[in-house]
Order: sequence, then structure tokens, then C-alpha cells
Amino acid sequence: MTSSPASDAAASLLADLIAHGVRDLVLSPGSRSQALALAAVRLAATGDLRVHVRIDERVAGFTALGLSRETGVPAAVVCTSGTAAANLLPAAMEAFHSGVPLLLLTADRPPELRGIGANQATTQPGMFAPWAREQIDAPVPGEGEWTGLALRAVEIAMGADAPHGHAGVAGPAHLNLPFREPLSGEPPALAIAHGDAPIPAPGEPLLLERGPRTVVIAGADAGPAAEELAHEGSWPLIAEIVSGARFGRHLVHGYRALLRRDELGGAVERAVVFGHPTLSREVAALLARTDVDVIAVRQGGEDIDLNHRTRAAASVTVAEGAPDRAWLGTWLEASAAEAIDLSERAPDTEALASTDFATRRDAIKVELSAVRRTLDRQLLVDAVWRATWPHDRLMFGSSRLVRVADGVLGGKKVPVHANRGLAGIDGTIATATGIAVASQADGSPGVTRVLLGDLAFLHDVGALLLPPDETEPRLQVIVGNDGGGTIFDGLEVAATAPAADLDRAFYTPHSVRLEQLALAYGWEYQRVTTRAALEQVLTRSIGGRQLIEVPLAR
Ligand SMILES: Cc1ncc(C[n+]2csc(CCOP(=O)(O)OP(=O)(O)O)c2C)c(N)n1
Ligand SMILES: [Mg+2]
Repeated sequence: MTSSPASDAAASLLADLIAHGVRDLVLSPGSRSQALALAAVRLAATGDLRVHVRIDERVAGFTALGLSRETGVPAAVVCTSGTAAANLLPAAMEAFHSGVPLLLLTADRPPELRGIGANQATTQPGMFAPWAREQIDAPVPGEGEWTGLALRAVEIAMGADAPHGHAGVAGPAHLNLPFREPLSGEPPALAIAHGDAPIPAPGEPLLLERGPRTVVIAGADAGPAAEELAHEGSWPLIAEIVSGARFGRHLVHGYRALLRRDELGGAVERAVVFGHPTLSREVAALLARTDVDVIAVRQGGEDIDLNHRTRAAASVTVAEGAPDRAWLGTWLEASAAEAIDLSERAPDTEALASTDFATRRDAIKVELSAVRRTLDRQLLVDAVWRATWPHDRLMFGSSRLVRVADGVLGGKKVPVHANRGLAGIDGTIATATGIAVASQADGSPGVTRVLLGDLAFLHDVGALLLPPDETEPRLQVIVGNDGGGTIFDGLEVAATAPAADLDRAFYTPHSVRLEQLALAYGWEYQRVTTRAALEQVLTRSIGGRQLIEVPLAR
């Protein structure tokens, strides 16, 4: 075999990516990208890279997004030219808006084959332009150097040079890589130096004076920093279920109702926002108020500025001084009254063991009805929340369940993920497989649970296809199946559309047999209708992939 500039350049590029912290690469098959694919598989065999193969590039893109979400380091995704590359767009958009690092490596035809009707050739340079932090159309191997490309791409993906106040905000970077024949050849010898991804220095923290009546708001991907600030400032914490900050003593229950009250939400003078709030119109309304001083500690690619005078900050600290205990107290008192307890009462063991027949019979009846209680959305999200622990991961789809969970669940320090950058119903399962694989890579015993609706599930059904020779993700996909998109029943359209039109164009009914899908793709399947059965399924130790279907009333 003779050597090829394509293989040499591809192998050095991947070695450089590894040297700059990249650990995961998702690969979709194709001819033009063969040099990259062969180098990747070789690096996987030596343990230098984790390679995940997915035939559908949309699935590949979201899988990479999930890997990046979980590791905080950009995963690379490699595909061939043409529509293959276009399928990476949804994940690229989501990564940009949620501030997740991602490397898009698209193979391309060399320049002389572009724009002349050559097979599988289109305009790829700049194709992710509004969402890629930077795009580089590399020279053809042998004609120009690829040295420096890897470092540049990783730095950009990690948030270097991000515009106006976004230093440290991660996002996608696009390398368009043209290859000329021979597309592969003798694999070059490589020395791999493992390194860490360059983390850009954050900007100066903004000092928050004490005084204004303040709330801390944690939107999607806010992380523990929001809880820390609430603690430091003695301020109430409004934390969405997807924030990763729904815990701690300052957490407020039933925040939507509280924000509507004059003496609480109405009295707010300052709001410090972490992450990207998307789940309630009450928070959006607060952030749109021009009489509220809004400070956004943003972690995604677009500034929050709903009141057109929001200040962006890389981080914040609190000035010395006495906390406003009365303000915090009013919130926590109102919050306590809003807390919801969905747990079953503990069984009455005394009555169950009673020697009096009637007492025992009544106690058994109570127990049986509790065990047989059919599941509704609240009980479903509660059971999943209770079954999930810090070593687990929980991913929400953009179905109704995330809103129900946001409304009723209490505080718990659990790592939560959701694609709330654009709140798409696409890519949920693929993202979760990436999260699962990354979270268990270090031998961690946790389970990744995905809670989503039936349409979100069906949208990403292709993500059930996993290669037989890769590490099995420990994954429970829990589908609340209400036969279509019932979110629309509660939206404006339900009031304007005739019932039949609402059904056909929005609810979009289906009668897909999820069990058969699960079995076709080699997943274990369970259908559960009662709380007791669900608890049992959730807490049983699992070895691999499970689909859990929970029928829900429309
Ligand atoms: C990619 C994409 N397409 C369309 C939408 C609009 N959309 C939002 S929710 C939804 C229906 C979700 O249905 P399901 O997952 O069954 O959840 P349910 O509303 O029934 O709880 C749709 C189509 C979207 N958010 N993303
Ligand atoms: Mg549904």
C-alpha cells in the first residue's frame, strides 16, 4: 500500500484533536471521509479515542452533542459530503444556543469539483455559518498545512474569542475538509500525546451590591453556580427543573404562582439569571420588565435581553453587608405552602398485622389501591425523580412532561440535561445515548433516564439503532404515550382550530406499537400502568437499554 496525503493529514488531525483534549468521535460512514474514519477506528483500537458509529448523521450529531454535554469537552462528529453534512445542522443549532462545545468535521470534494455538477458535491464552506463560532475551509492535503487546525477548532468550541462578553461560552466549530484521490492509503505511524482542552479565562466577575430585592433565576444548564449565588446573597432561588440547580435551602416551590403575586414577583427589583429560562411565561414576563435590573450570566450563544436593558456578566459575586432576611423569609414562607407531596403514604404496618380481621382487610384494601393507582403525568415524573440519584443522569424531552416536572418536583441534587437551546423535539434519544455512554465511561454505575412524549420518541426512533460492538449504554427511555402531541391541547391553537383540524394537524394521532419498535431494535421493553410497577422497573438494576412505555390519558 502506498501512502496518501489524505490519510496522513487525517491521522495527524485526529492526533492533534486528542492532544487538545478530544476524547470522543462520532462517525457516519461515507467514502469521501474514509481517511478520517480509518484513522478514527485505528485510534479507537489503541484506546486513544472513543469512537461511536451511527449511520444517520442527524443521530450522529445529537449523539456528539450528548457526549459534549456530559464531558464539557467537544466531541467530534465526522461525515461525508453532501446531504450527510446537512443532517448535522439541528445538533449544531442546538449546541450554539445551549452553549455546548461541538466539532463538525465534514469531508468535501476538492475545490475543482465544486460548482460544476460533480457527484455529491455542494456548497459546504460556511454551511453552518450563523451557528458555527468559526468555520475553516481547509486546504487539500498535500497542498496546504492542517497544522494548527485542531487547536484552533477546540479553542473556538470551548469559547475562545467569543463575541461581546461571551468568553468561555462554548459552541460549535466547523472544519470543512476537502480530500482528493487517493482518498486513503498506508496508515501513518503516530505518536499520541493526550492533553486537556484549553479552557478560556472567564471575564471579570460583576459585583452585586446588597439592597435591591433580588431573585436568582436558574434556567436550562445554569448549573450549581446559581444555587451558590442564592446561598451567598440569601436570595430566593427560582430553578427550572432542567437547570441542574434545583436544590438547596433557598429553592422556591411553585415559583409560577409566586411570581404572579404582587408582594413577591411584583416586588422584585433585581433578577440574576443563569442559563436559559424557557419553561414559564412568568419568568419571561419578569425578565421583560423594564423596572427590573436584569443581570444575565449566560452560558449559551445568544444574549438574553428580554427587557432591552439586561446586563451580561461572565460571573457575579456579592458585596459585603447584611442580607435582607425579611425578603427571603416572605418567599420561603409562600414557597412552603406551594410544596406538593405526591408520595404514597407509608403502609400502615400495624393495621396490616392486626389480629382484627376487619382492620386487616381494610388496611389491605388501602394498600392494594395505592399499588394499583394508575399513573398520571405527575405521578410519572415524581417516580422518575425519586428513582434518580447524583450518579444517574436525567434527560427531559421537549414534551409536556418537562413542564409538569417543572411544576411539581421538589429539590434534589441530580444532574439534569435537556435540549432547551431551541427546545426541539428532535434528537432526544440520540443526545441521551451520548450522555449515557460518556457518563459510564469511567466505570460510574449510574443509569441515564430519558423522559419524553410519544411524538418526541417517534421523531428520534432512528437513534434506537446502536452498533452491536460498542459499549451498551445503561439507558431507560421512558415514554409517556398519550397517542400524539397533547401539548397543543393547552395552547392557543386549541381555542381557534376546529377539533378535527386540531387533531389532524397538531395532535397528529398515531397507533404505533412501541413494543415492536423496541424489539426490532433489540431493546428490552416494559409497559407499565401503575405506580408500583413503575417503581419496580425503575429501581431494578439494568444492564443495557430499556424502553418503558407509560400509557397516559390525553
Ligand atoms: C423539531 C421540532 N418539531 C416540532 C416542534 C413543535 N412541537 C413541540 S411539542 C410537540 C409535540 C410533542 O408531542 P409529544 O412528544 O408526544 O409530547 P406531549 O405534548 O404529548 O406531551 C411538537 C410537534 C418542536 N419543538 N421541535
Ligand atoms: Mg404525546
